[in-house]
Formats: sequence, structure tokens, C-alpha cells
Amino acid sequence: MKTYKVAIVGATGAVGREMLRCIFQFHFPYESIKLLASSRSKGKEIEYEGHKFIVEELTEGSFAGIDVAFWSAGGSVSAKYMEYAVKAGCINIDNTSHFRMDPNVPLVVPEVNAYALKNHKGIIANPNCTTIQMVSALNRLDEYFDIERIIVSTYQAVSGAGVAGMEELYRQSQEVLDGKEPVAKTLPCASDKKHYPIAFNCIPQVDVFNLDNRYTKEEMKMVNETKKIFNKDIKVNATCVRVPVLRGHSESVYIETKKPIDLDKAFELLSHSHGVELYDDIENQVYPMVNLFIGDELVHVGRVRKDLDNDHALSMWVVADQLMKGAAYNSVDIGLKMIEMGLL
Ligand code: NAP
Ligand code: 3JN
Repeated sequence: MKTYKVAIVGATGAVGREMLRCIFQFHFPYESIKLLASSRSKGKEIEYEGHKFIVEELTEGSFAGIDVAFWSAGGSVSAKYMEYAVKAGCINIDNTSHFRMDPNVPLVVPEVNAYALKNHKGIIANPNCTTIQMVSALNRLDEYFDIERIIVSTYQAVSGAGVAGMEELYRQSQEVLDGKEPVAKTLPCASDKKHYPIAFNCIPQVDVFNLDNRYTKEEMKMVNETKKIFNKDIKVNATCVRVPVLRGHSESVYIETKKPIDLDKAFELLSHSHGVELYDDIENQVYPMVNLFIGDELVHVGRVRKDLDNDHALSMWVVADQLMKGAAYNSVDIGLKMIEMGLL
């Protein structure tokens, strides 16, 4: 079997660390693995199951001889360094939003639109984590019932804001338990003017606001990316909320469909959707909760029910570990799918 020289850009981050784990866990055929991060991490040692790696500083020359690179160091890093990787002949799977809406860059969730990979020109974009778990859950329902409109509310873990988001929840929780005022430094958005406590709180802001329409950038990512992945003008209304959960995003998803909903058929489709686990047994109080699925690569769907007034509408609860299915696993799965399709 062919093996590949792999690089992980942003290897010391919340997503990058999971990428390394996914390469081993899902048997990505590597010949070598290069870990790249900022100058702050140069020389740092990272160990995974007995394999030791020394982190290197990302530079313009980092990609010589590299076959495939998985990127999760933020949009500005992809914007600055991606061209050097492409010029070096490296195939790049990018977790940031920088290239997602570029018409020349496929935006891929393998079980939904792997066909789009055929058009790549050296860069493949991984969608936002909130989009990935939603489109994965809805794909088979869309094929059968033809979804016209989605209304979604998210409950997003602090690890969506990286290592700093996780540290903030731990620290603030302790501050509150110690009877102190929690100090907010990062959330809702490190680059925004104000910060609010996340411990024992919910914040209805993920990413910065789009002042033109009063939605946040995270909400608009869900709107625009869903249209691109489903390749149709589907209506999407999103409300994204940060909750005091360490890891794993949940979504309340309501869909309106062209065909009337047959609930038995919906259950059948969901139980045969690739990458999706139907986890729905209300008689026994079985439904997905984030803490059941940490480190797991699937999308879990439960609380499936027809709307009480609209025969063409269905509600459900969708849960995934966003560092896995929403980021690292989806990226590595794109790489594996490209090998299967003879594109890598
Ligand atoms: P993180 O924990 O803050 O990690 C950021 C990583 O980027 C670190 O490895 C950091 O290296 C590296 N980095 C920062 N500036 C760099 C530079 N100038 N040159 C090279 N490396 C640099 O963030 P994260 O949660 O892993 O997310 C990273 C990116 O992945 C996000 O910005 C987003 O685009 C994407 N993403 C995240 C999620 C999620 O759920 N967290 C989901 C989907 C996509 P140092 O340690 O050396 O600073
Ligand atoms: O906040 C979350 O739950 C997910 C965060 C994703 C994220 C964080 C910083 C920058 C992104 C993303 O994937 O869209 C970006 C970005 O690349 O714009």
C-alpha cells in the first residue's frame, strides 16, 4: 500500500492533537508525520502511544516533500502559508473558514458530497463543525423528503474556542465554586470587545457579529456552507449559543420538507445513514448527550418527532464531538476518501 508524508499545521491545538490521534486510530497510511505550529511551540515534544514527535515552526519551506497536510491553525495562517504548500505539490485539507466559500475549493463531508473532491485544485475545505454534524444527520432525509427549510439552534462546547476556551471554563468554574467573581478573558470571542463568563451561563454569541443582518459569523457559516454542500438553495435559519460544556456540540434541528413526513421512513433512513447513529428510545429515556460520545467519530441523532401542526416538518436532536466529526475526523476521513477515489 502507498504511504504518505503527512504534515499537521496547528498540531499543538485542540483540533491538531485530535488529528494526530485520528491518523493513528483510523489507519491513515503515513510514511512520516511532521508536526507544525507557531514559533512558541518550536522544539516542544508531543507523544502519542509511544511515538514521539518534535514540533517544528511553520515556515514557507515547511512543505517540501510533504504529500498531504491537515490544517487547523486558524484562517490567517491558512491565508498566509497555503500557497507555499500548494506550490510544493502538497494536497491540503483545511479546517479553517478561509477557503470554504471559494468556488474553486470543494467543501466536503465525505458521506454527503464526496463527489465534489474530484474538482480539487490542491485545497479541500472542511466545513464548520456545526454544519458538518447537521448536514451529516440530514443527508438521507434530504434525499428522500427534499428539505426546503432548516431552523437550527446550537449548544456549542467551549473547546470550539480551542485550548483557551477549555481553560476558561475550568478556571471560571473553580472561581465560582470558590465564591469569587469569574474573570472572562476569551469568550464569547477572543477578538471581540467584550468578554462574558461562560461558567454557569449560556452566551448567545459564537464568533463576531455580522452587523448587516444581525446574525453572527458562525450562524452565517451554517447558512452558506449548508447551501454549498447540499448544492441547492435550501433556507437555513441558525442561532448559535455557547454553553458551559467542555467538549461536544448539540443541535436542535427542525426541518420543513417538500414531501410529507412519514415518521417510520424517517427512522429507517436515519438508522441506515452512513456515519450517523440513531440513538432514540424514549420509553427508556435514551437520547444523545455530549458526555456519552467524547472522542467518538459519529453523529448521534435522537428525539426524532413530527411537528404537531405541519405534516411536512420534523424535529430532532443532533450531537457530535466537534473536535472529531466536526474537525479532525472529518479531515482525516476526507484524506482516506481521496485515497479510495485515487485522488491522493
Ligand atoms: P487552538 O487550540 O487555539 O490551536 C491553534 C493552533 O494553531 C495551535 O497549534 C497554534 O500553535 C497554531 N498557530 C497559531 N498561530 C500560528 C502561526 N502563526 N503559525 C503556526 N501555527 C499557529 O485552536 P483549535 O481549536 O485547535 O482551532 C484551530 C482552528 O481550527 C480554528 O481557528 C478553526 O479555524 C479550526 N476549527 C476549530 C474547531 C473547533 O471545534 N475547535 C472546529 C472546526 C474548525 P501554538 O500552540 O504554537 O500557538
Ligand atoms: O466555536 C466553535 O464552536 C467552532 C469554531 C470554529 C472556528 C473557530 C475559530 C476560527 C472557526 C471555523 O471553523 O469556522 C474559525 C475559522 O476558521 O473561521
